[in-house]
Amino acid sequence: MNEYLDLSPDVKRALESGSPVVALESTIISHGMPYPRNLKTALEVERIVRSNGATPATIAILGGRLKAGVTPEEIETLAKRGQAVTKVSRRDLPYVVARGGDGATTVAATMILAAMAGIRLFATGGIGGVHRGGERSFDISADLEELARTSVAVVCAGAKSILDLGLTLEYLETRGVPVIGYGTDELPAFYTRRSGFPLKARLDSPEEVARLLKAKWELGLDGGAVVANPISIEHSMDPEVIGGAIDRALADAEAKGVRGKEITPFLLARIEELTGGGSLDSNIELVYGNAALAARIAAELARM
Ligand code: PSU
Ligand code: MN
Repeated sequence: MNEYLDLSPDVKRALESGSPVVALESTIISHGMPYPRNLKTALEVERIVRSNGATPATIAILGGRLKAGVTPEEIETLAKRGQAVTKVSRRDLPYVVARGGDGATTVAATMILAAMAGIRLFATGGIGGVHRGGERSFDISADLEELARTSVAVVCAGAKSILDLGLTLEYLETRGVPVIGYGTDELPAFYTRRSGFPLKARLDSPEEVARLLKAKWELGLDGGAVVANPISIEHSMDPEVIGGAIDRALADAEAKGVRGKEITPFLLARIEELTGGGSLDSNIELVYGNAALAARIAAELARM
């Protein structure tokens, strides 16, 4: 076990006994949603993972220690401090650790810590990707490279169309990352169930997904996979409404010159404002759905 990593007693017990564990990220808490709904959501996600037969491991960096499994009080601190906590991706990890700081882990950093701990499944809302205009700005989320190299499956609701979904799929194809449509033939677009981008792999049960993951890793094909689980019909948004808000938020980011790691949190907050909170309600519901599915896949994988 890595000497920088602490497992919570729950997570340690589950991993030692081969029980299913699901990793959860912390950037979504501190940078992805406002307080206090971020706190309520993070605690509820843990409850949903448990009720679907797995142990939740919320991942973060506290006082320079890598944590797989944090206490409700620690979640509360991350939720309250919000964007004052450093957003940590692969690049930022050694800096925060060496200085004994606190960090909220992105999809990429959460995958790294999950893999260190021996956790194979991870649930979140959406992954980062190639930003619109990425062919010129080179703004490509480190999440994609991490998916290429680290063997953790990420259950998400696809990616937001703040990104260029076509380029994101091309990138994942080049880097050999399977993108599985869960019960769909299309990449879901986070707030909506459809993006118009067809996928080459569709699976319809947790067991089938677990079988794919087992095959991939037993073949020696290191790296992750994206399990793209569409938002429920009930909670999905009107494509016109959300599309308009996204275009407006992108224009505002451009006008303000927002760049680098600040862009994604800026867009999320702006879209929430522009939709009168509607995007946040959808965001929370889809995370719940992903947590349940990840727990069920983890349970199948543990059984195999
Ligand atoms: N997409 C969302 N919500 C989020 C994020 C992405 O819908 O909270 C967060 C995740 O932590 C993701 C990160 O890993 O943003 C990507 O940031 P960047 O584009 O700077 O790599
Ligand atoms: Mn970026």
